[in-house]
Amino acid sequence: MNEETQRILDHVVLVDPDQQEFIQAVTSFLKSIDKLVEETPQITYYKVLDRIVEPERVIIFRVPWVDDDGKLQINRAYRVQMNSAIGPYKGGLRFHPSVNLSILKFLAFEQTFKNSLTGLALGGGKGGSNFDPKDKSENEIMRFCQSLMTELCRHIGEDTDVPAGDIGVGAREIGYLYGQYKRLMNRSVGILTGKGTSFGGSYIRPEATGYGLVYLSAAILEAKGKSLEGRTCLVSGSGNVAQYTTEKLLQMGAKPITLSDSSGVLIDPSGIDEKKLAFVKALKNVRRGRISEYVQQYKEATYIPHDGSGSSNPLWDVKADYAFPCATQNEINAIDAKHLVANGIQLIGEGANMPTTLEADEIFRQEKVLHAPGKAANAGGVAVSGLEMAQNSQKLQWTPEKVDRQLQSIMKNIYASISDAAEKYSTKDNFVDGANIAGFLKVSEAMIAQGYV
Ligand code: NDP
Ligand code: 2IT
Repeated sequence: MNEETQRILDHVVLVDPDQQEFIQAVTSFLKSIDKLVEETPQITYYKVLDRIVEPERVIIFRVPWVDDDGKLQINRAYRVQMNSAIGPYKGGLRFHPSVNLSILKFLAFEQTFKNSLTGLALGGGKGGSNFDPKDKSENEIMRFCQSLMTELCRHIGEDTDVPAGDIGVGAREIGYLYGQYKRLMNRSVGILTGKGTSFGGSYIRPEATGYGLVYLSAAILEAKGKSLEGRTCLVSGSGNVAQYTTEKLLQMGAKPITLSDSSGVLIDPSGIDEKKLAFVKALKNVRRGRISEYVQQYKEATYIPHDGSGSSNPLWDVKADYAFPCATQNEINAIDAKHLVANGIQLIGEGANMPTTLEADEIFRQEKVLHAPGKAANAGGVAVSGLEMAQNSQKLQWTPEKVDRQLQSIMKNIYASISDAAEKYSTKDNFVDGANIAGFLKVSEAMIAQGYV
């Protein structure tokens, strides 16, 4: 890194030394754009960078609620309003016990460039709470969502900040949050995306992240004369993104053979077909059970308990052609990356945000593994959120076919812009650099034009 870029990183570390995930995301980004900013001294990029690593606004608040036993409970919630240069803050809400300011700042930072890549007028934001939805009753989830929105409602708006789902926040939670907003504000507007289709939600939004990931990966492979047809794929996670990634992989003729959750890893060498996927959807979305139950139903599969501790994840040591991490950040470390490479992996398509450590990134770069980073590869979700906002302001609902066509076209455009930026400012096919650079160019242009705010 050059001196000025290093100065910016040093400052981030100095002011928030404990924010490891945020420091990681900033480091990866600065490494990618280092050469561009050095070679373009006529543009005052460093002044932009000083600002871009600082959220425009962070809101932290308490969420008091009452559990089913009548006991008073308390959680902490946040909204990081990172960057509004190109549009209203936009990004999901995460409910997970690990949620803290570092994680939400890294997510909001990534979101800023991801949203820029979609070509839509969307700024970057992220929020959530350290609330753990596991083992909570339906009523507890509802009361928690209502209490959280009681405070959040004054900070969001269809033209200021539009949250959506992320880990632990799906259609059910968005419904409860939306209902409470309406009661408090007496307004029926698109202040959240991922809503049910009976009250302003867009068709294909539930599918969009996973489908978009596969569309982008297919475009990368096609340019290399490869395809998904008949190829063995690793998918991690078993939530929204993992499910619809698996669904689209199957539609494209690929063979997904793994899934996971925070308790363990599932390997089904015979392939996870449509019927088995339907079982997983019912298990995870309706019964809210554990992925270990799959092996009771399908004896050909193996389950390996794995809670994220230990030096490596057995899922990434299964031989396959392509890998789609769709669970959480840093789920692929250097040891996992070495296992993947040793087993001949050809493509990493990131459904999750920042699923690879900096060391793993470096291994994939050295080994020339095609690596589609989250901010490009999982942008389909927020892209269809942007389309949901457009439909809400028009008071219209588009057909699933129309939304899917637009999603495909957005993912094609993302492929074109990240591969062009890689070729122009970094190395051909370095999509990590390409995504950071292409995302940054648009945001920085808007920030400079608006007076470096
Ligand atoms: P879900 O809550 O639907 O599913 C998350 C899955 O990942 C679950 O299988 C969960 O296991 C597992 N998981 C979560 N946290 C951990 C952890 N700390 N260790 C191990 N496993 C974990 O979330 P999504 O599918 O929506 O999100 C998955 C990833 O995709 C996240 O990185 C998210 O930021 C990203 N993403 C999501 C988008 C969306 O539209 N939803 C858009 C773009 C990116 P368990 O069931 O045990 O909790
Ligand atoms: O990480 C992400 O892009 C999301 N969780 C989706 C954000 C959104 O606003 O749809």
